[in-house]
Amino acid sequence: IQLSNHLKNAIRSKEITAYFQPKYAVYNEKIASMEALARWFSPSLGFISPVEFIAIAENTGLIRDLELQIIEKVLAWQQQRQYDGKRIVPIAVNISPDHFYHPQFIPNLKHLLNHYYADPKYLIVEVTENMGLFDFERANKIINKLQTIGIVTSIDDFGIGYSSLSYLQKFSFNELKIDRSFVMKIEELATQTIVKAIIDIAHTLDMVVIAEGVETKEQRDILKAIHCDEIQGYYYSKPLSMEEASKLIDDER
Ligand code: G
Ligand code: G
Ligand code: NA
Ligand code: MN
Repeated sequence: IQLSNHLKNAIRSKEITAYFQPKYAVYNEKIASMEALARWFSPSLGFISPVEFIAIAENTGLIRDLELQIIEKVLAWQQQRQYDGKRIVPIAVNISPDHFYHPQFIPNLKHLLNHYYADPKYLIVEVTENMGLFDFERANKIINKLQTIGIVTSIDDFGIGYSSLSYLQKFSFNELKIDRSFVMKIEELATQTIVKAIIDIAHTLDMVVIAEGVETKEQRDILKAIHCDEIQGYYYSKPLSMEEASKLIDDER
């Protein structure tokens, strides 16, 4: 049978899990939030790369159910931590454009937040900017609705594709994530200059700036020097299982 059918069954039987990768605040090197990343360990097929199954989910209309399950896992995990008297950190979920623009997205989110008695300020919605596809007015309506609920919004993979600095002021995202492709060459002066400009403009627009894919101390030090706010990447931690993520938070200080 086709992989898309396997995926459909996997979603139905709640086989998709979430791993959490921490984002560290630069100023105190403590966990600021985490990003939930979908993982599929199929009993019959083994580990399937998210790059592969996310693309299938997007092309077959399964992405909404998949992402709603991730959100539900995140909220249930946070609720359990709350009951246990443990520290709650905001968790970011990745939302595909089709899901982001779907009329049921906001109602479903509200329902889940209510169901899990969740404080919306602990949920971050990350959208990848395929800016070429973006309709600013339509996107801003949703961003504003999310922010009215109290949910934090984040623009992912900034700097690649069609994005440009002039797009930034048209949106009202709370956070901006600088794409890993910049971080990889952050030791080059030209890249530093560009990234510094992105950070400075983002700050004038009151956005929190996060660098993704940071793997070395050198990269972190440069990003710190140009006033990046948060760091995500293997330098601090790879994506962790929920149990590992809990332990990491509990062990902090
Ligand atoms: O975790 P990893 O780097 O392997 O993820 C590969 C890609 O899959 C990344 O681009 C990541 O953003 C994406 N991804 C992981 N989980 C989700 C999800 O729940 N929804 C969407 N749309 N993308 C996801
Ligand atoms: O598209 P998005 O930015 O959501 O994708 C994040 C992806 O980057 C995840 O698949 C995650 O596993 C991966 N990732 C996270 N940190 C690092 C890193 O330091 N180096 C590399 N190469 N990949 C990373
Ligand atoms: Na992301
Ligand atoms: Mn990204």
